Amino acid sequence: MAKDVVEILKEIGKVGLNADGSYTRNAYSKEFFQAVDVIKGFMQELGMKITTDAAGNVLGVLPGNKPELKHIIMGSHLDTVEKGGLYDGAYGVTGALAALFALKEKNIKLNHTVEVYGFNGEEDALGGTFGSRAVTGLIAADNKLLNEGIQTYGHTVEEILACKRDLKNAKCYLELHIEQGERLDEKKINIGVVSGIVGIVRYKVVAHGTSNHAGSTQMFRRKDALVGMSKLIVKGNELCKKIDPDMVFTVGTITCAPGAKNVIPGRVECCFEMRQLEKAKTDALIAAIKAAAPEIPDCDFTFEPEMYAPGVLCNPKIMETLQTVAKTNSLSYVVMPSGAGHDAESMGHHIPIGMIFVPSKDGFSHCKEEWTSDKDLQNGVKVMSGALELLDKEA
Ligand code: HGY
Ligand code: MN
Ligand code: MN
Repeated sequence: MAKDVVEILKEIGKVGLNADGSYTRNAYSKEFFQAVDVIKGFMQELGMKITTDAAGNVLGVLPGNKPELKHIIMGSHLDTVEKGGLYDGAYGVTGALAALFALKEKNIKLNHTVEVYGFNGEEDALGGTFGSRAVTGLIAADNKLLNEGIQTYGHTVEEILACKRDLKNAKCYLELHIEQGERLDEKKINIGVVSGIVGIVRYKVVAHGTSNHAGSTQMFRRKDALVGMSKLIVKGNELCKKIDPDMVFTVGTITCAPGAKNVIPGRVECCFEMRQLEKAKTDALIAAIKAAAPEIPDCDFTFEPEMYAPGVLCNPKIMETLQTVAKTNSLSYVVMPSGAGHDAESMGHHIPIGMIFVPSKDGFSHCKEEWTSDKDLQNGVKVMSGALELLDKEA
């Protein structure tokens, strides 16, 4: 009996589960490596050759009949955001393995060697998509976040840079993922065939004001950094909508110093994040925000680029294959971009990629409400295994 994706996910669901039903598996955490062990068990059952690397990734390789052919790579991430959901990332890894179990059940042995990655650090740690960027050589030796942060995880920069692999033997990369938005669920569409993954730009923005006594400093004398930062955030929100309705702008982190209830904040630090397929749009937004900053009287601002993950387009031929398989399985589908970042973006800078989305109930993700029906999970695996069979007919 083939291992169903729901069954494999249940095993992952025992790892990193919080009392409120959310999941926390931070990069390099105990829970993360427990999830790696669960995945290794299923990879063993498939007869895969299993390796791990200093970036925390796990890789299973299933040799094909024709070892001279390029490899088909699948995967996603096993880490989660703090108090995230069961499906983000884990569905892509478990779904890839379930697709291989389904082929095994039908006694189908592919000609192409197939690889499955369980990546580490796709969420925010070390700049995001950390494990897949390490494998694809997209982390520069002088990367600030890497140099400042990797020692915390007991590794060296050299060890991470050594995770880079040769992709000359790779045919393509496919990733199964929940949509993390409401479009498929709202329109009752079974499958999203992803056209591209947005670029992600992050800036460290600091508001510099003057700390002072909250009681004795008159309002007109204040240089309140939190008031100033608040005005800049609202301005950024308005500018984003004005420049492009498909662009998104988020300020998800804020630190306020000195952080006392009776002291006017003198320094406030935030991460300004913007996403769009076209870099020109995010460039226009940060330029407009910087131009607006001097008009805010409360404080001065500094802007420091923190991260840039360029957007990538999915391979049109693979997209066609995915649409063909959806049709053969009488599954409705729509071609759509991904507003979320994915490990496929790292791979997409080097080899052809394809992504399959399945619906997220009410669009929730990165929270305990994240949920996808068993049927939708299984539909995605059906498309993935069908695509493997079609791609296997190619060189
Ligand atoms: O932030 C993202 O888009 C991804 O979920 N890490
Ligand atoms: Mn995520
Ligand atoms: Mn994800």
